[in-house]
Amino acid sequence: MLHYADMIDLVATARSFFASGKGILAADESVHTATARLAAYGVPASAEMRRRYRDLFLGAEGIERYLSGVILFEETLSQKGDDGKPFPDSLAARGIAPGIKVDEGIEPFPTSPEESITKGLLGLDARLEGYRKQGAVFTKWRAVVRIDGDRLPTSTALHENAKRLASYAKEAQAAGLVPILEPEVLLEGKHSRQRARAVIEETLGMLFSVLEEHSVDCASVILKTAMALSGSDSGRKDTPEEVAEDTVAALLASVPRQTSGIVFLSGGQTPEQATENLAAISRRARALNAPWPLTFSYARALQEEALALWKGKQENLALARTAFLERLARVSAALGN
Ligand code: 5MM
Repeated sequence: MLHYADMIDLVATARSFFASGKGILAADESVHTATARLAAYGVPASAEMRRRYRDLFLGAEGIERYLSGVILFEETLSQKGDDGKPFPDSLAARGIAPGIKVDEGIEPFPTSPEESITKGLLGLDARLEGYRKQGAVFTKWRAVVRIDGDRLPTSTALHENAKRLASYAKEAQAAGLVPILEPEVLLEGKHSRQRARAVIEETLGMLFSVLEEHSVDCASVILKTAMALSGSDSGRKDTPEEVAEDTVAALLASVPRQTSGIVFLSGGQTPEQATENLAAISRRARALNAPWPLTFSYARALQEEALALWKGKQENLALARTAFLERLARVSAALGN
């Protein structure tokens, strides 16, 4: 049972991620995804190479100016940086909250196998306890929503993913860990931006109604969402103002005002698009007096440029870190606060 004092801490922790000019680095690529990201630059994968990849970002001097939190992958929680300190400890020492991705990836949804369902509820309570002991103060669970015309997503798959997100959120809160709920509406597809907006609205509407049914306290829940964008195969390029109008409209229509805050994923946008779209969304949300704070929780848009320079080589580290800090500064400035 959750106690009132714990709840106050969770609400305060959730709010702390939205400190002025700060956001979250998503450094939680699973082994599979990290292997693909490294391979794209000819870097062979191993636990040690992934540790060095994480250290490129987490060991960069000055990240505390822009980051309130970092989402880690389980493997990284137990690894040490080049400074010899466990990553969670070195982040916490700089005032950056360490978090952990707790879902165990996706599998085909049995009644609609072109869609996916997220795994990881079995034994979650024991894992959460372990993560907390290792220093994690928040958690993240990702569900994947694919658009295909008017056919996908199905409401059955949205509902099942929402139920699992709600179960996860309850368990995380009971363990004293802030939950970040990430139902990612994918950029891949031929769909229009208007269709993406409608699907985001439907996905989030379903999610928050299921959260209410499960009595999940939204004041200590962070929503991680995609922006409303034309599909990557649509042949259309949206202006930041169009993205902002449709994204903020979808959020205002579906996210309860008491929700602690909203963070955005970059989802395959270029670093520049993710920066410009965030700036336009922040301006639009302010103009419309949106009730929740907003910030970023990017993986690719923050890490891609640095990875391309680093290529797994020690002699490129300083240059790569400079590029990372420059992108962080620009994304932070896009918040306009
Ligand atoms: C959508 O992915 C999340 C945000 O990353 P982008 O800004 O690149 O879109 C990210 O947190 C994601 O959940 C993790 O990278 C884990 O992904 P995998 O595929 O490794 O589970």
